Amino acid sequence: EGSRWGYKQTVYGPTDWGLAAPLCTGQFQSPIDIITSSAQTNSSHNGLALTFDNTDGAISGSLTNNGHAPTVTLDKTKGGVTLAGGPLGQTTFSLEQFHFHFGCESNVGSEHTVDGNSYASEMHLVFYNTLYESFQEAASKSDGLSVIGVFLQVNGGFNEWLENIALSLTNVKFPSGGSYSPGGSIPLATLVPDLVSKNAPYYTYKGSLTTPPCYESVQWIVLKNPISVTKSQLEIMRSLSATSGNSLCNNFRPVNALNGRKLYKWPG
Ligand code: 1SD
Ligand code: ZN
Repeated sequence: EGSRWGYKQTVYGPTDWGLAAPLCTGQFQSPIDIITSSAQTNSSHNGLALTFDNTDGAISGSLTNNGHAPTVTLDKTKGGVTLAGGPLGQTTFSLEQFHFHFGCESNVGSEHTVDGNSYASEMHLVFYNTLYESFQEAASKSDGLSVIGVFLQVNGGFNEWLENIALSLTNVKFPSGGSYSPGGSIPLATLVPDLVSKNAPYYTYKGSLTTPPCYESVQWIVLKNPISVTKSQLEIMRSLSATSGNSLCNNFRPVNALNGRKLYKWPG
């Protein structure tokens, strides 16, 4: 049954997800190992174009622990975020939520790897194509979603805005423990400066949700430049409880084969 999946090989670990969610055995799955030397350029791609309804690049939302990842779901009535450009052209996508994957130790944690190397964490900003009414409607459509992946690395300095999110997590320790609205707004553009840079380098390819139901509906955009996370911020994330009752960490799916898909980089 669909909710009984996890990251350990107990019940429905990653290699068994297909038993619960058949699409997870597909040929165009995510994450992948980004082999940088094989990334091609595509002359129709451009820099990312993100627009924030709030001029300071801030968002508001509610924080939940769904047992798989700490997630901030946007309150669009307080200002949305749209994504176009990059590999997406004129099609606009609307930010639904963002969440974090991370390791129990800092040598692993990201879902995508770069030339075989993991980062300690990976943040996913999940956008849906505004041709559809809602995220739910878009999620299974082949052109329905685009997710921006941002790597987090330890030892790059202190990110104050990540600290605000990390400290708020203590309010959602247990899955389905309700939601919590972090005080004030979250300055997303400050948290990830490359979101407002017209020149942020990225990798892009066509893939899937990295969790069941594994819909192959995602244009992945993985930023090349990591942001910083501290060890104590990661410790706070690891203090959450997973659906299994264990500590929530190592919530990353192993990489999948490209199976003939093209991986692009921008700029060339
Ligand atoms: O893992 C998330 C999952 O929790 C949910 O947020 C889903 C969207 O419904 O997206 C996947 S992911 O592919 O962005 N990792
Ligand atoms: Zn994710």
